[in-house]
Amino acid sequence: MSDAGVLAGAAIATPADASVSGTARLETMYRDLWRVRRFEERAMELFASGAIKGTAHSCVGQEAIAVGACAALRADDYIVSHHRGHGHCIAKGADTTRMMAELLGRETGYGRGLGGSMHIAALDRGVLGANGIVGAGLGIGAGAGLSARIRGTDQVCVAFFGDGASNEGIFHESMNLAALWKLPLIFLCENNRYGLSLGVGEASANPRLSARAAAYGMPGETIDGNDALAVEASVARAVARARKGDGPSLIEALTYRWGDHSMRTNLPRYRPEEEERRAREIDDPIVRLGAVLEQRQVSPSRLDALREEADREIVEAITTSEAAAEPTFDILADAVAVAHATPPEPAVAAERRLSYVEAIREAMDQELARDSRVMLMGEDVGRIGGLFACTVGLQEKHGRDRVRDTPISENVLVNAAVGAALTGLRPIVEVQFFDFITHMMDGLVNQAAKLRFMLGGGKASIPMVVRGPQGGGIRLGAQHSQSLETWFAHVPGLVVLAPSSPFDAKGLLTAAIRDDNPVVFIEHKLLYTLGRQPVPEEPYAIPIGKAAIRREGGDVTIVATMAMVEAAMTAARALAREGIEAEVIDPRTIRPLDTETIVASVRKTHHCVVAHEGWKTHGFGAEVAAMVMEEAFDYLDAPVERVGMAGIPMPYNANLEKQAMPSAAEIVAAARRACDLLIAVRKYRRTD
Ligand SMILES: Cc1ncc(C[n+]2csc(CCOP(=O)(O)OP(=O)(O)O)c2C)c(N)n1
Ligand SMILES: [Mg+2]
Repeated sequence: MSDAGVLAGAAIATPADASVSGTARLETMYRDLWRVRRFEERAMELFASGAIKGTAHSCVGQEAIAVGACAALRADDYIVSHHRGHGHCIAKGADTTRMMAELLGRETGYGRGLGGSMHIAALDRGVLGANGIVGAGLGIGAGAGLSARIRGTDQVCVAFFGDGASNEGIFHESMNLAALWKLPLIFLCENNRYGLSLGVGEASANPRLSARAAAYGMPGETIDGNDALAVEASVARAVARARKGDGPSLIEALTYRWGDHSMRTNLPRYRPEEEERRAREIDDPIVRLGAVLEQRQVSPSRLDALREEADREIVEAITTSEAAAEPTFDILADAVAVAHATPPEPAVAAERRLSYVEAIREAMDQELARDSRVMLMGEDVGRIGGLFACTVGLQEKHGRDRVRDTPISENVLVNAAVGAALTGLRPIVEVQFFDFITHMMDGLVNQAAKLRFMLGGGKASIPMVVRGPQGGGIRLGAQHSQSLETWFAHVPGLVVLAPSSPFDAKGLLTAAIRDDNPVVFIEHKLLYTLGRQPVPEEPYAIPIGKAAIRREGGDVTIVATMAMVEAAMTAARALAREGIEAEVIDPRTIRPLDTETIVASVRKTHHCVVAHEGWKTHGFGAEVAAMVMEEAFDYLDAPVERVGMAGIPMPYNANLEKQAMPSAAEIVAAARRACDLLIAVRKYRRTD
């Protein structure tokens, strides 16, 4: 179907009887349409003058969808928006002065000038954020719906998205998840007939986007998105269904964006001029609602007054915002992460012994019991208790609502966790193998790690944990054996924990669940098979960012992580037989790294080896080596040695896998190299 045919050929649902709406209410909608339009028009002027920088996406022409949809919502309902989000925010009650201040990069803006146009959120109004990543809001919306269900409220969420977003994988994952779990979510597609320059007919095999609802067993309809009352009626029907617990709906609202894709873009023409002209002259959503009001005997002067009221508000918003201060650099650090709690280091002595797997399970069990906001979801975590048995019995004990088996949909799961965390839950997501985290990258890196910073400039918190096994040793080959901790340690906003013992696994996972930041919690498959070790029965948290000294020694510092800690201890015993006393440090937290403990040790020993299972180059060892050089160069008697995996994927063959993984022998060799001068001097003294 051609783009022009999308509107012409649409089976457009007729709105419910709009006369049920009182005239005063329609006047408010009319004024809101103008508030949105004036906001966009003024923003465009400010962009042209250079006062607004970067970019912004105008929704002029599409105002009826935002205003109509939000008219069908309660104040405590949620919306999730996208890059073209100003209208949604205004319609849901956001303050236009704080919005304008954000566009102008001011400290008084919704994101304190750290987010910009694409990241406005008004959490107190249920606006869970616009988003710069196409489609991401659908997963976040699913999480908000899930959270409402688990908290037992009848709140609903409207997720606005464009026609272009409907071809993202997360659209399908979110539709399936929401339908499967009957989430109170309304998928509201703003089909403005183009995704950037590409027409719907060129991007979608079936350009009737509402038809996709049938595939997921939910109602879907195509409506006239330029008729605010039609939008309100359609959304109201979907809301009623969602509140009753009957699940999601898909609404495809046909509309047209009058301007360019963004204020910044200056693309060659890709739309017929006649098409653009018709939208402006024949299908202006404001003119259309104005005509309804005129039919109801509302005078033209009253309509003028409503428009002028909107005008004044936006002019004042600009005047106030322009006078506001710019943010200063010192607010940035606190905006990245919430300060971690500092529980006392727990005592290790305990009679009872648990395996690493049992310790992980106990931490989740105790936190699920302690805090009703905690929930767990993942593939096979419920009925069978997880592929590695880390969640056995938790569903039976804590119920199917809070311990959920999920479809194989990593992308939506992590985004849903973000949405749930933003709306009052503390979700834990199990990733079956850490290699599959590639499907979660957007949710972790662009959403979880960024939203506190961008949405509210440090006011929001995203308390969630993504946990699962990584590493080699059980011959699962190159796509099930990687060590990927540095991917996440590289990203400000994420916490990365890597326990090496049952005691640490329980204490660090408890800390992770209680922490207000997104935590990547990495387990190691080989540690799953460790023997039982002492683990206290009562709940306890280990301070985040605090390393453990596993063995004291004065000659060489060995910094080792996860399964390499055991190898480092073996190496230390071998070195001791040669007269070299190694101090073994297990950082436990990869980010934030306890640099103090490492540096203090190196200043004492003057030699340093870093051992980790991930690839040697561009890895954790490189980071520690650089940090030691920066902080303790004058104390070093030799270059820092790195032990890590060679630059190869993990081989399947058992012997080759063993050879590929770093070993205690390699740590010994590295320590000998680091200490060669010391060894020579001692030898000399002995022979002297
Ligand atoms: C994942 C991702 N891919 C691409 C982009 C670049 N981009 C921003 S908006 C946009 C077009 C989106 O089209 P649509 O969903 O129809 O929304 P519209 O702009 O028409 O409102 C693109 C390609 C992005 N921001 N995120
Ligand atoms: Mg579009």
